[in-house]
Amino acid sequence: MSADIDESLTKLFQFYDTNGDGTLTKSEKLEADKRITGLLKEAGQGGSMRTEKFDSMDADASGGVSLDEFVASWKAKYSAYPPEMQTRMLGVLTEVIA
Ligand SMILES: [Ca+2]
Repeated sequence: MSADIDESLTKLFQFYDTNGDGTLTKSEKLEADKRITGLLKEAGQGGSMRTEKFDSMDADASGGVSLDEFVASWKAKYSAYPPEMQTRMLGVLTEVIA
């Protein structure tokens, strides 16, 4: 996993963490998925943002998702993809949320 991917995931997490408290709530997660899907559409990228279900991301069932949990769930979901593809996907995402 390259540093680029970690950096992009951190940016993505910050976008999700609307109130900046370092934890994603379920509603922040759902809202951000929706906002990103809209931004992707505007950018002509189509598709939709598909993160894991909140409960699977919240590994310790604390009711909030930390950066570590967010990164871990992303990596678990996309580890089957080649690194170039992960980098490309995250590039598109960080572009639309910038
Ligand atoms: Ca938050």
